[in-house]
Amino acid sequence: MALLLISIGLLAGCAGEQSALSGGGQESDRTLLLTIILTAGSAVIFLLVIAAIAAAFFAPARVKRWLASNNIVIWGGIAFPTVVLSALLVYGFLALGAGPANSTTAAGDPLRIRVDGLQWWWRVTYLGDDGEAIESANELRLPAGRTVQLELTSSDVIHSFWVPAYAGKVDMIPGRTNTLTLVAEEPGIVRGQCAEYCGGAHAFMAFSVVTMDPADFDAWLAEEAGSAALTGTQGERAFLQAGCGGCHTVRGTSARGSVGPDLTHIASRRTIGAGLLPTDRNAILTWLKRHKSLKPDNLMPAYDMLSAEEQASIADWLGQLE
Ligand code: HEC
Ligand SMILES: [Cu+2]
Repeated sequence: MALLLISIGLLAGCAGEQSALSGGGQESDRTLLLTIILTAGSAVIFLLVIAAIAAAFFAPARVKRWLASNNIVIWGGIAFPTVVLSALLVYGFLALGAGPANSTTAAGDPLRIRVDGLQWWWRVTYLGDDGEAIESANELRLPAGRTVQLELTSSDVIHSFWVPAYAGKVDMIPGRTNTLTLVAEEPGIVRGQCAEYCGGAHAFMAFSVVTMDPADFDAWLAEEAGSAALTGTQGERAFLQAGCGGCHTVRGTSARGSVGPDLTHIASRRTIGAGLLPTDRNAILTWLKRHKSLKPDNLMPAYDMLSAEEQASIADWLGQLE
């Protein structure tokens, strides 16, 4: 009964938005199949070995003699493992080496997206065919069914890009670009997380992956390329006066910093603080007031010197930048 209860708890972890076992990509499907084959195969072999050991103790003499024969050693101990392990090796290489580029469902040129890991957030840049670069942060949007080529880099220390539902981990290494090619099959929302310890706030370095219908994606990207939805407000003035623009860009204003996330369309992203809080005006206000305690070690300075009105007007403004 206790075992049953424990396994229910464990199995519940197999589903959900951050699981390699309920994947939605060709990469993760292959990894899952490989995992199932390895687990089931090793379970069968384990049971056979246990049965042989039990037979060696308890079976009638005739069976024991058969077990002790050379045939068992040659076929069971040498031939079987050699064939099975070689086959698994070849299958493993093929399964993990084959990129979705060879697949039949993925159509068209790959979409290129650069993802840069920073302590402790993600800079996401969509690279258009005609050289334009559309910047966002802490959220990756993908067109369903299209091959996506992610160019993974780091601006400081080693991070690791991991969206279990779609693909395996890939390290993000300063001075290098690692490529991850994947296809997200269906629209949906999953979660990614940095999978390589990268300092203080590593555990708070997550992001959303939103897979969209391709037409919706194109419309979204066109929107994302544009400037801030609202300018000339009191909140914008307070933002600029407080020096936020030294680190943050809001396109359409004079804020041009690149130390922190681009905030041009912050209100249309699912979370702020790299997965910390679901985005809305109040969460932005909470971030302004308490980000040092909510996400210890994060590299944005505290803004205690702002008055409550200044904080509120900044949050009002940013909260409308869809
Ligand atoms: C010295 C650089 C710096 C300054 C100045 C700065 N920030 Fe930040 N800001 C950051 C960094 C770095 C992050 C990312 C923190 C993290 O998630 O680890 C951040 C994150 C944010 C976020 C969350 C964004 C997201 O998408 O997750 C908001 C909102 C924000 N800053 C608003 C402001 C406002 C408003 C000001 C001015 C009052 C300001 N920042 C000033 C560096 C700065
Ligand atoms: Cu990390």
